[in-house]
Amino acid sequence: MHHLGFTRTIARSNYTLHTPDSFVPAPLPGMARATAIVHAAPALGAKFTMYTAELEATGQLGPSTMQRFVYVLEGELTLDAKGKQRRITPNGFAYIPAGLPHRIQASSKSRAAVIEKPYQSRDGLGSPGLVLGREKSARPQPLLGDADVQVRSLIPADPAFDLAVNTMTYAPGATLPMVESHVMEHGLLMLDGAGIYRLGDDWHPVSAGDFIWMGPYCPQWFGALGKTPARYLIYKDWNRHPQA
Ligand code: UGY
Ligand code: MN
Repeated sequence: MHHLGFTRTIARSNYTLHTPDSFVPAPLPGMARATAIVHAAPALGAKFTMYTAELEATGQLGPSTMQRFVYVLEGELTLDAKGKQRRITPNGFAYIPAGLPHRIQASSKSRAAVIEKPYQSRDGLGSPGLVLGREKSARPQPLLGDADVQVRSLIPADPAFDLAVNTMTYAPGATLPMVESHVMEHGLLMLDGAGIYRLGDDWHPVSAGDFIWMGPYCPQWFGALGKTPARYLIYKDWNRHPQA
């Protein structure tokens, strides 16, 4: 079917919306039987890389000496690290600190959201350790007292971490309470549902499968639409001075 050149994908200087009709998978160095759809990378101005990895059974991610966060969307991954094997199933995740030797292999056909960036240490603090968890085990917190917007923090509240990764779940009709504008950038993957995202001076319809990069100070607001909750995975840089 022809789309006559139409797509919701858009790349602006301070944000991008990347929709599944324009995804182009390609292997990253060291991947085996796997490809990556790179959604955000330094080429955009982002200080991190975020991609969706698509792996065949026995497929592997390439090596990384950067810190890495992996959130399983479909299938099952096995993480080999520190002499142990751990299975990660949908909505489960792993944070792998910079420099920790590890291997990530798919037990079955799988998809995962992956975030990688160089670790920024902070004087007087040790380095973070390996973290494994499940989204549902993270306690939901109402956003600024609104029970219709629930935030789950997947990364421990420890200043040794230089990033935060949360999920946000909006009841139908719920919204961010304000248009946010902040120094932190975001990588956001829509996991469920739909809504309208204000990005800069524009409003975009978005739904599950879409990715958004928001640069520093990009005005942002979201309202959930439809009859089912909207949920997204969201990265931000965290716990570091803007001039560090
Ligand atoms: O954590 C955040 O800054 C989050 N509230 N931003 C967003 O959902 N666009
Ligand atoms: Mn924000």
